[in-house]
Amino acid sequence: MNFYSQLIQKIDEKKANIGVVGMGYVGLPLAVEMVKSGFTVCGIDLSEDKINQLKKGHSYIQDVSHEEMEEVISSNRFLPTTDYEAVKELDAISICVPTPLSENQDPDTSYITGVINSIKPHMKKGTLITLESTTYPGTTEELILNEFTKMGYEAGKDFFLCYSPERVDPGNEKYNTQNMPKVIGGTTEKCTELGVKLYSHYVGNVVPVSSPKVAEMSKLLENTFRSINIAFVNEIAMMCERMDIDVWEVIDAAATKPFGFMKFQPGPGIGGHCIPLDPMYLSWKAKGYRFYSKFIDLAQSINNNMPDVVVSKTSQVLNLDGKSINRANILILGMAYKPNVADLRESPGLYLYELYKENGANVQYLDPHAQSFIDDSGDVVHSVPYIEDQLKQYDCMVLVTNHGDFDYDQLANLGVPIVDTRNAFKDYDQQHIHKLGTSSKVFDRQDSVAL
Ligand code: SAJ
Repeated sequence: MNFYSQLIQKIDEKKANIGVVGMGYVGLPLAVEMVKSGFTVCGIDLSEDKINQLKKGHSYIQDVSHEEMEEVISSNRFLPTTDYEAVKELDAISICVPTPLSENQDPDTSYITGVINSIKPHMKKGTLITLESTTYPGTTEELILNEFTKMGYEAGKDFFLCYSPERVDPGNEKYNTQNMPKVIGGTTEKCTELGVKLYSHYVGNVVPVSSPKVAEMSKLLENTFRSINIAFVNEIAMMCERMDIDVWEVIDAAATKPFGFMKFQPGPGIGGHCIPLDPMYLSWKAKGYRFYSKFIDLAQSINNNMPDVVVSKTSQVLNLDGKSINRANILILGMAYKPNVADLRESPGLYLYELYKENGANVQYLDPHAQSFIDDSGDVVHSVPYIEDQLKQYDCMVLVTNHGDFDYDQLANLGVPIVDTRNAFKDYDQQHIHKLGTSSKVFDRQDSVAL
């Protein structure tokens, strides 16, 4: 019996031993779903701490509850380990490791390469490898297929290779690993068939495509689409500032169109582990084909300039009271990259913090979720406590992340000037509240202090 038929049979009988490399916000939920569907799963990670926590049934991932972890551990079918020796027992391996950007904004695929180098000495023939990390078209062939071909393996015969982009949205109550449609593309038809058969056990809707490149490109299209549309609505916001039109009212009006329009909202910039990075993977790879994506680079420059736009607006707002940013007491409300999470990765609030400091402000921040961060000078910066009387001392508060647990009523009624970058104060039509995308010039205000 050939490796393909053997693996088909093992998957059908749920006797295939599966490995997931990378026990993060993608890999751990995936491993949990695999165990729940009846497979024996080896969770591999370099972090001793993560593995020790998993062995004790502790979850450090928001979307995996302690109860789920305990259920998985007590099944005796989840084996967390740091030891790649475990690979030799595996029939299928899903790779879910980070794909960050390097210092000069180029793709950093060193985590993928590191995993492949660790797998190669132990992997048995007939194994199915599926890469899930978001990456540029061609990665699966260049960094994985070529490595095993050099060892004399033939894809679709001696081993099987797929790409299936992760679509995990941490904290999303509606979509999870099990019900999120999953695109998968194999190097050969047999590879795709095996990938579809295996993933169909723990993902409700598996979408086969003709190659890893199509699957790689589809993920980058999804997130580049977001980056470009966010940049476009940020540009509309700046246009509305200039034209003295309320951009938020404009967007709400446009969003009444039931087709042909998708609502995006202006903001202080883009953060997170996906949107700031994924488009750069695509534009970088395209340049290798002498294709220069104007949309991607323009979107990146507009979005990355939004913190500077917010600083300029803050300056206008302080100016209304005859003040400047220099020596002003400024409080950033919300530092995380999106509401109700503690995740600070690429958060625009972090850039804003540094810009205010550079402009001489005494800047602090308040975030009930993100308790502290390390600033550019290496100092630990802690969130200030939520003490109403102390909030009155600020010359300006800048709402960067509209966490659900802020008391907007109380904040609005402090009377402290507010720069609102998220329309979080949409229900408060007070002169001291200045929304991004509306005018804050002196001549537009009735109450400005005429010096
Ligand atoms: N943002 C705006 N305006 C918008 C939407 C987002 O300024 O209209 C900002 C956010 O404040 C944030 C950044 O962009 O700083 C990214 O926001 P996001 O809503 O895209 O959230 P992410 O980074 O968690 O993106 C993830 C992605 N999921 C995956 O890559 C698997 C993305 O594809 C999802 O569409 C997104 O979650 C989602 O919709 O929640």
